[in-house]
Amino acid sequence: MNYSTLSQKDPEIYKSVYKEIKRQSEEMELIASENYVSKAVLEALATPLTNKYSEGYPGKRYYGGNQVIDEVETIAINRVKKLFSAEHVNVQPLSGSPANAAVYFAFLKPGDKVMGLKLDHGGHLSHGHPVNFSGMLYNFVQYGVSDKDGYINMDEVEEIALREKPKMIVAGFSAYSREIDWKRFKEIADKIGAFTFGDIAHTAGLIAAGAMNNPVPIFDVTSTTTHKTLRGPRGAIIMCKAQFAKQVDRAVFPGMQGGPHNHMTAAKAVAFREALQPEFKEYAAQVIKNAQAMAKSFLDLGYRVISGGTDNHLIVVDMTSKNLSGKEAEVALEKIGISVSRSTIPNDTNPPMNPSGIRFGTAAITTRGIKEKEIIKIVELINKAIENKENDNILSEIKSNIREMCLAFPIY
Ligand code: DSN
Repeated sequence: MNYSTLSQKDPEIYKSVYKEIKRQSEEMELIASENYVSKAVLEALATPLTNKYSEGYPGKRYYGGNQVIDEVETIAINRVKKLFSAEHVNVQPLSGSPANAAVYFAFLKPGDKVMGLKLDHGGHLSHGHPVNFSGMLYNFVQYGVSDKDGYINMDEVEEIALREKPKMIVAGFSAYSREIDWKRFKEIADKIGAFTFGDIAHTAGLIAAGAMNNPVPIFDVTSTTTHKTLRGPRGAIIMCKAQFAKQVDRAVFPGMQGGPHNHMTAAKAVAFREALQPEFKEYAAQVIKNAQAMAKSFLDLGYRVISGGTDNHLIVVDMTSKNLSGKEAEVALEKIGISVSRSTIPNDTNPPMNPSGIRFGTAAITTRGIKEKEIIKIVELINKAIENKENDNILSEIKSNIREMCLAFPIY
């Protein structure tokens, strides 16, 4: 990438940008919610579209001069409709939590009862955690995964829903490795007249590629971030049935946000176009193959993998099965140039800042071109680092192996 003006005008920030590009190039990203956008997405992000105010929607703006912005936003919307078979799309949400806030705002009143997946079972903060606006404003009741197999127990979901009669059921997650039975969720919600809200932030790219089931045609409303498996810029979108279009749009603007970030909308549109290409189907299939190979490699080395494997791009590994905490493992892996995020495991007895697990994801490394053969090697190196976490010489040797592999799979 060419940063010649930035390097001249602001050497201090340029130096940090340069260091971050080097870190991303030479180190390995196994954080399940991250990815590398294409050069075309980066170029769209750096356009003067950022200069424009466009409160409102295409054809109905509160500022003049929006003809071109209308064009860009309409293209983005139409591409999402095609990707997810969506009836109505709002591409303005700035990120995942604001998108979810807008969904609640569109369908609920403060104090209404909502059902969501427990945080330590893989749910997201915005699915009703007490420290989050969702848990503060709404009355959340939560379902979990089964102790037996780590899968969401749909009979238990039904039992809780029939007993609690929530106004909305949220199905979605941040750290759950299995396919979601969207149809069953909808059938349960229909029995009590609840709205269905799918949060597909993690798996949107896999769903868009047809590699996982799509809730959009089934559910009332679905949100997703655009920067995880969908491989776009940071941001989010909301998709809903046509009958909810007005209330969703009003909740986003003027309910939650002011002017949309038009450079982000353009970059989202570029990513949506990329996701419509046949190569993206191959990418999504490889992401899942890589995650399955990773789960198997950990199992082969004696680690406990929650739910015993994965249907998507992520796995949660119980590090206490190797006598260390998630935080200790995260620190050891950082020393070898691998970024991961510590994670709670279902019914974790350890606190969220020092939980028992690590969440690994394959979206970013698959973008680099890494396949199953390298995955086996990566897990071997991770295991070696964990077994030698106090030995700085061995850790630095492993770091060189990781760097070498990363340089063989450049990000740009
Ligand atoms: N922070 C994201 C994740 O890592 O899953 C979700 O918001």
